Amino acid sequence: MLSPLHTSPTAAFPKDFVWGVATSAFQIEGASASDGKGPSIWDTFCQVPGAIADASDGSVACEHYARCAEDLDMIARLGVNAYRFSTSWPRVQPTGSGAWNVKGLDFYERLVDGLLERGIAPYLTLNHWDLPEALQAKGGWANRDTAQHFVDYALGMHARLGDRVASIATHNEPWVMSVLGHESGIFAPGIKHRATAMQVAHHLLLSHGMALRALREAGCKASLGIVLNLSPIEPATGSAADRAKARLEDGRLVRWYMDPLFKGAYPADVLEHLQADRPVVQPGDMDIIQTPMDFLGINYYSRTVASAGEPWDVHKSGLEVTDMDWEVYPQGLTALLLRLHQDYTVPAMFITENGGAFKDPLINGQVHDANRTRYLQTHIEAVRHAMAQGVNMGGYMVWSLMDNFEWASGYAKRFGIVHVDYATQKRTLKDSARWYQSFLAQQAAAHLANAA
Ligand code: IFM
Repeated sequence: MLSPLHTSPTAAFPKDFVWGVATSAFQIEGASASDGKGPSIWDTFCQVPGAIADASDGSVACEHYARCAEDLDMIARLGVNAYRFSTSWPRVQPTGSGAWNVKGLDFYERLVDGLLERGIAPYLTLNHWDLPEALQAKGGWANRDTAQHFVDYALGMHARLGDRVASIATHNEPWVMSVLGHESGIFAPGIKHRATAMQVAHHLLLSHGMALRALREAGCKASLGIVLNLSPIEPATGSAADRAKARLEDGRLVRWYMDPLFKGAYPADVLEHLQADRPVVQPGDMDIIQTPMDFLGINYYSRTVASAGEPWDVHKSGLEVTDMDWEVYPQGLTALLLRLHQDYTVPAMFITENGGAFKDPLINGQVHDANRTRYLQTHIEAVRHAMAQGVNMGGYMVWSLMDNFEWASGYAKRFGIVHVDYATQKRTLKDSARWYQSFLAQQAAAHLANAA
């Protein structure tokens, strides 16, 4: 069944609303040691026995590095007006400082120019987790010097691409790099030390503010911001213990990033909870972190349910659950957006990632992924509900353009609206891609009708 959004011109989003698909370098490019690219922490982490569920790595991935032009044609066929991608720092600057790799820079220049030739706005993310291994050897994001190296990298990318990209996001999901990378250690670089994780979070935020200032000083015209993974945190029950747990998790996931970015301070309750694991903050850091942004990117997948006792069992919630064991919870997106709008003075917000992994086999050249289509429809509807209540939304991007390397889950989890046959690298549009295509065509037609 088609949603009302799909059919009614009056339900059209604003004409300048940005519609896109998103990917990241390590997850799709492959060519992990080609044309002068240096190793990243994810190349190293993939070699750790047991780190990746299917023992795979990013060396081939979707071969996007070699197939860029055909992938750009595919993106254009979807009818999106934006493509969110990341540049691989070790591809353009193999050791994270010093010499640049011209072949890497040329690749991203072809990508950006190819998008513009096809009428698609490039949305660049500078750091989607693939830190150069050479910088990790010096402490990685736990070392304050990495912030300055990141600024140099940002300026280098700006010098080459800054006049043509619509938007630059500094970091993708600092919580993931901090907590999954340095506290639970299930992501690269695989460190398990909470104090290090909190120092990493601080340096990521600091480097974000430093890069914004440097880019603006360099005359950057692109819209500048950061991408956070945020969820509403709900207590499993009304008990005081569950509510306290939910408040703390909200502090660590949402307020630890939103408060310094928009209020200039870390949340007091989380600082108190961290005790000796608090990060070292130097005078002036918080001012740098709250440098005004042009946009805030939000990656939304599900809610989090906090329990002081047994962990929340998603399979007992009665909600549909994706192949990641994440509840399908579109109402949480509306609630999250309204909360951010009410609690903070935010610039335009973009959903920079939203989508679902589902088991969706390719049968006779087709993928009937009705669950993913429903996921996208209901979440787009959730964005519209928030806009109707006054939230300033600039755009929405599907995660992901195509199936790809899902980090510690390897290639088993498929988020793409395009199916990738990893043996042949053949791309096949799933039903969800065809739905998105026709939804976007309907949006364009509605604007034409309204203009007539
Ligand atoms: O694949 C990831 C992406 O790299 C960052 N956000 C969440 C996605 C799904 O897990």
